[in-house]
Amino acid sequence: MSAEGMERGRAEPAPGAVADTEMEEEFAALDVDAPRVGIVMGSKSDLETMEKAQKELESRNIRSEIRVMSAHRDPDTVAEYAKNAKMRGLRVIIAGAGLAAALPGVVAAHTDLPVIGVPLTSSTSVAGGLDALLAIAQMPPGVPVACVGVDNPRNAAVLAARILDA
Ligand code: RP5
Repeated sequence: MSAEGMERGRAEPAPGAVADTEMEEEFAALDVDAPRVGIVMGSKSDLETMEKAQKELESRNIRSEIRVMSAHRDPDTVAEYAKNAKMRGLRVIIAGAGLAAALPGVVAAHTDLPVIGVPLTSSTSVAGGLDALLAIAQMPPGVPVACVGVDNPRNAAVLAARILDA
């Protein structure tokens, strides 16, 4: 492994093998309409709020997709989505959840794409969404999740746009 390869902590591809990044670029180029931002949420009950993120992205001509998947109820679906996200051309993931809001952190555990968490209130929230806010913000070192304000998916979309533009 070269010094550069070691610095990145990754093994270089074997001679003749196609590097991950090349595959990802080719995959993204195949579908020019591929979404760049994935918007996921823990429940259908989050949809009305989280659609505001998609609206903000649409106003900026940024393609996105919306999926409902719970870190607790559908753990395998979440893991699969996060693991395949980069290969499918996604560049940022926005994840909204309420209560014990594990979804953003679990997504971040399965991808190195930037993940923006949106703490949400629900009918049984504690302290106006403080439960979800802490669950999303208090990630362990090495597995970061950006965290916007409670019920503020629009800020997540603005941040995603800035990441895409950086
Ligand atoms: C969380 O629990 C969801 O993100 C939602 O905010 C909250 C309540 O979910 P439902 O009981 O309405 O499905 O996982």
